[in-house]
Amino acid sequence: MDAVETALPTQQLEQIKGVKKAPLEEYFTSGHRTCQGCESALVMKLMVKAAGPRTIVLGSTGCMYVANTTYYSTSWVVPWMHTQLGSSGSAGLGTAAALRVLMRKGKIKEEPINVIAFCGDGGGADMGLSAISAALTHPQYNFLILLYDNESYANTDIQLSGLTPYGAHTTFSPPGKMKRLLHTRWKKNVAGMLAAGHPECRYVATVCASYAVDFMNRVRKALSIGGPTFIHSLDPCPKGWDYDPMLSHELGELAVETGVWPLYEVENGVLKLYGRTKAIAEKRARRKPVREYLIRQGRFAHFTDDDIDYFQAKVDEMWEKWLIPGVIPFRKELEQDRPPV
Ligand SMILES: Cc1ncc(C[n+]2csc(CCOP(=O)(O)OP(=O)(O)O)c2C)c(N)n1
Ligand code: SF4
Repeated sequence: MDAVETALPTQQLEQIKGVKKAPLEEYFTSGHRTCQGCESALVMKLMVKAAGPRTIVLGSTGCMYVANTTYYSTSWVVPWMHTQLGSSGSAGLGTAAALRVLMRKGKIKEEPINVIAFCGDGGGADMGLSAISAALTHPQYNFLILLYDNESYANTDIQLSGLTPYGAHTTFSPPGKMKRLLHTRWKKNVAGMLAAGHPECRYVATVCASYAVDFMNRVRKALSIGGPTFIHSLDPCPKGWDYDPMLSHELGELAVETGVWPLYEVENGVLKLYGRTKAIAEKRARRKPVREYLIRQGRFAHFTDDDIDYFQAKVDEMWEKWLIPGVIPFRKELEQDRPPV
């Protein structure tokens, strides 16, 4: 074996040119118990549709574990394993390493097998962040970590996570008379942080399942490029965000159209905005007011006009003052942050 191990070949998954060219086969099927309109369930479906049958999926504890596997039954057609909350990084790396050893010892056929480890925002952006960071420093193993972000610990009844947006009503941050807003921290920038800080990681992207073909193509790029890769998906959650389930798709689009959720990819260190985000950055499309996104969700029903203005100002700042919209927050001068009280 080489002194420095290099990654094994990966499956070269072609980009899907339009929705009609998407594979018909489903590897995440019916029978799960997610809420009506759950976008995270759609993320699972599109993710494994893009990856294909020679794929192993590892699922960190959360809605996408609990609702998708009941005793003696599962919606997964591909091999699937539950892993501890906070362990998606270690599970992805460990599975990729184990496959490699089995192939080297001749116990299984040598062939490219996709490994995808998914985690929720609680599992990925809070308690599992260090394991993901560690995993992304091992260039000799091929695996994708997909963070499905429904902006709360949804499975345990909508608790605050490090990715819950400013001011949102969660079971840990209900609006009240003494304190109108209990949660006043701005959402962590996980994809930007991981892209900037992990030179061995050849692919990081943000996605949204409302743009299904783009979503599948980002998964395909991550799996084809090889090494440890990371995708962060924003997933509207009817229960946690408190809206009519029929609005899920529209809310995903609004998150992008208002600039709250910029779509970008960093491929071999080169950053590209894509889709509607690129059109906004190039001034071919208008950024919609965040009010349109916020007022459709019950979790912001207590917002005053000042709160909405503050939210808008923070998003404007990201677009107008950041080095790259939504990605790199460095700027020369510090300004004071004044949330409404
Ligand atoms: C170490 C540990 N702490 C707490 C729990 C209880 N628990 C199960 S699911 C869950 C919430 C997970 O939230 P997130 O990762 O955001 O996924 P989501 O439920 O939103 O899909 C918690 C706290 C656990 N399983 N393991
Ligand atoms: S609580 Fe949210 S993430 Fe969980 S199953 Fe329901 S819609 Fe999906």
